[in-house]
Amino acid sequence: MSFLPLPPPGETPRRVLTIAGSDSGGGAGLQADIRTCALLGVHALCAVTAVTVQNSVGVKGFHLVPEGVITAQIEVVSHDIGFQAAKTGMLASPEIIGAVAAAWRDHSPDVPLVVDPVCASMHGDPLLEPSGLETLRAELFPLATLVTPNLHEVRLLVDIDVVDAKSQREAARALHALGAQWVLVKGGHLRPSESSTDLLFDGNDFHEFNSPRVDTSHDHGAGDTLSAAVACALAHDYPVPDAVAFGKQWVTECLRAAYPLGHGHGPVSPLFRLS
Ligand code: PXL
Repeated sequence: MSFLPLPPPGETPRRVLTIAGSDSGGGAGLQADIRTCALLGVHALCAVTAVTVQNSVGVKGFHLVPEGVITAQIEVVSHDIGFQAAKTGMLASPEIIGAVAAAWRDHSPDVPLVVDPVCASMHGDPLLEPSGLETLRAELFPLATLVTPNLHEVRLLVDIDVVDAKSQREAARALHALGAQWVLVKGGHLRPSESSTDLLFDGNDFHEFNSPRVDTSHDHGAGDTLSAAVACALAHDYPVPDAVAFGKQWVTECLRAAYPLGHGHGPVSPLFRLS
């Protein structure tokens, strides 16, 4: 695959702001975002929303960062450093989503924003209070350049069970009606299938992205890695369909390079970029 342009040493790289939760196991959340940004030559800025207590087996608990501290992180980096794209991951509560949406409207409304509507970990541990779904739909989706739900999140957000290409299109239409400019319905959990098809929709045209299914149980952080890579490509001024095509290739390579870690599920790995 081809990569994003690298900055010459000493030159300020493009910046991406990630607004997300910390994973103590280092495979998902903020840590996945920072790994992907670094290996794509992009400087990651971070607004930490929550600190999870987790390992490869599951999420044991989490502690929420006060909304004022989250808003202040967004504000100070916006005013001083600046960034060319941003993404959201774990937002945990309706109050945090509301605060992030308000900070976005106040400080960065014109910057491309990828919203990964994280609801649960791969182990099924909840990462968003159920009442946060309505705030996501009403407040954050209308600010999003792109939303990137997986099939589980689609079910929670628009109550559609994606089982085939037809229901995937129906879900894309229902999600787009919530106000994002673009919607990517990820088909990665649609089985049995030899390939994984993600469907991108802008309200008019559908774009399909196919990649071979990578058979691994080490896919912790795959969604975060995809949305971070898309944000990096947007920070390099890629049009949305090209940014999604890039992100999909990137996460496929990271899945191929995934490694075992601990006693449960290991993470997808951007470290392949170094070999
Ligand atoms: O992969 C979704 C995700 C996002 N953010 C945090 C997580 C997880 C999954 O476990 O822990 C902090």
